[in-house]
Amino acid sequence: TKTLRETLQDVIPAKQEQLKKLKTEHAQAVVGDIKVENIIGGMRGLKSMLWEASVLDPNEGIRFHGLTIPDCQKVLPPAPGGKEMTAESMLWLLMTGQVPTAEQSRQLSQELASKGQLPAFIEQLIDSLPQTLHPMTQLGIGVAALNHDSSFQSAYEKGMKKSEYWTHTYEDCINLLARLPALAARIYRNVYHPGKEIPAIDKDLDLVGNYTNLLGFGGNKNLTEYLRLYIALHGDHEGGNASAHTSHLVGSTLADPYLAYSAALYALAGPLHGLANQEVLRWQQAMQKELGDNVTHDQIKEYLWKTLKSGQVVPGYGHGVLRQADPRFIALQEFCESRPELMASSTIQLVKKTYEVAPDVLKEHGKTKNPYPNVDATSGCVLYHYGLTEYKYYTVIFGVSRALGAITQLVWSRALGLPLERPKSLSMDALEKLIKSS
Ligand code: AMX
Repeated sequence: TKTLRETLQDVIPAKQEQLKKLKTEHAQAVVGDIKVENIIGGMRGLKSMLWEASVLDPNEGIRFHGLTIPDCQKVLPPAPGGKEMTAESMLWLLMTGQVPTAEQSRQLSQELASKGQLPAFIEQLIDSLPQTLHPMTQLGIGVAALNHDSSFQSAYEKGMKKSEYWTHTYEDCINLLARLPALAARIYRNVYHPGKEIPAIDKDLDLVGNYTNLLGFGGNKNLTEYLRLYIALHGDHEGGNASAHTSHLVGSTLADPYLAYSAALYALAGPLHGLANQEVLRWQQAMQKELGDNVTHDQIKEYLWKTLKSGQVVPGYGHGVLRQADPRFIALQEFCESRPELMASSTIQLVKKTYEVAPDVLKEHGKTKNPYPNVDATSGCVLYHYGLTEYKYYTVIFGVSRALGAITQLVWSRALGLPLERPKSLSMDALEKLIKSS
């Protein structure tokens, strides 16, 4: 059986050839125009970057190398004893476009576990941070500092050839992913449960199995399975979202993968992006507190209007690209529906009821282009139910997950020799001048 690295090595030449052909045969082909609304509107809809692992359709949602989320749930191998696809099998698909065998996925788990231990200085660094520092800030600090051991950086200093960029990038990316559970779990323990001993990494467990263990929820099989699904689902959402794009931009300077991904994490930490899952729970709980149990649809409607009239967004609804209910939301809802313990939760019931009324309210409100839920409308509520109640931590879990897509593209960007990103900007005066002259 081939390893992930060997499989990747096999698929790289065809992709390099594909890019060469695009450059030589189609460099001048026009695929869209740039309107003023794109320039002032955060570049929505502009087709302007390459991203290999996934493509987002506004109505269908995400496809990973052509596979939908239900396809992935069918074909990607679960962990031994589990049902949900693992982070490893999703990474394999993202990186290579191929579905791994259970054995390949297992081997990758073992490799990640064997590389998962944090260097002592990183443990000391994280332990020295104030408990009150937001967990996402801590995660970014830890990831950036891991570049102390960057293979890419040290090879670059020695003058490596361009053809070797991807191999060193790959090595850094795998080490980064392997160390994320220990880093993210240490932050959780320090902030919320200081003083308790953290278990060692178990060489027989998959990445998420270890992560749950290190967090202190080892016996909680339901949470482990939920996190496997959650982390695989959030792994990649094409390239233009703020965190993926940040990783791509910083990586394009040949900053090593640790620096590139640390920058991405700070984009993820914004409330319009990854922080939304903590906001959803906060908002749902405030609603529950105000309205009590057995809430009616009319009461939820009224609460939604109150949120909107106070000038706030409804967290968990809307999306920069999607124009339908997010299939990741649907997959998490199905996970809930299949488990009686979740359906008995008043918070999960409230998510469901909110979904039954919010799209109509948002349509009537008339601002958002997408009145449907995104993945964050439900993700945090399930974590809460399974005992992970510290919602300031939720974006860290998203950060562990999003590494799958970001590192995949970092490897591909170096394998394909993609250039430094440098779009053209204009001042409003320059833009007006251009409009007049055209
Ligand atoms: N509630 C109320 N108003 C909303 C809204 C919502 N959920 N979503 C969008 N709008 C408003 C916008 O604020 C904007 O108003 P403005 O014209 O006064 O500035 C208008 O509708 C048009 O916005 P849009 O084009 O539909 O969305 P966008 O691409 O600018 O932003 C997003 C997308 C996700 C930031 C936005 O929908 C939002 O703020 N949602 C709530 C936060 C959230 O759930 N974020 C998670 C996103 C997924 C993720 O990254 N995890």
